Amino acid sequence: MDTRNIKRQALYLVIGALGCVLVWKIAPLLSTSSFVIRMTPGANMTQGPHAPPGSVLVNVSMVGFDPASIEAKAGQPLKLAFFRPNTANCGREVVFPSLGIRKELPPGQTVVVDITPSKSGPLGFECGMKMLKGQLIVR
Ligand SMILES: [Cu+2]
Repeated sequence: MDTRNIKRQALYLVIGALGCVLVWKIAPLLSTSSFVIRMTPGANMTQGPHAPPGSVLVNVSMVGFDPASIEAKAGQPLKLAFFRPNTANCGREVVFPSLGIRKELPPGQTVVVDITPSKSGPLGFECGMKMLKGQLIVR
């Protein structure tokens, strides 16, 4: 990761923190004033993940891939649904080096990766910069 990326991530963190403080300060004022903003469920919120049935949802955040370790069976197709809620992490791409798979993870979108592990053993995946790591445990 280059320093420009670090700076940008720090900026997002600061903006995020300011946003939280702002909401925390303003929300009580709004609820006691004459105009009450009615929040419909899901309004003003980041789109959640859309993991298809039977897929394993993998969140991509600052902490890394969650779960970072996923059980799989050799010869059985596996659907991994990667969801990166925001850009406050370096998981712009997910890469399966041994399979030659590389997929962009646009924030707020669920990206499904289909994999059929051929043999048992660990099968690693990582972000484009090899900083975030995860693995399939293939049996
Ligand atoms: Cu990275």
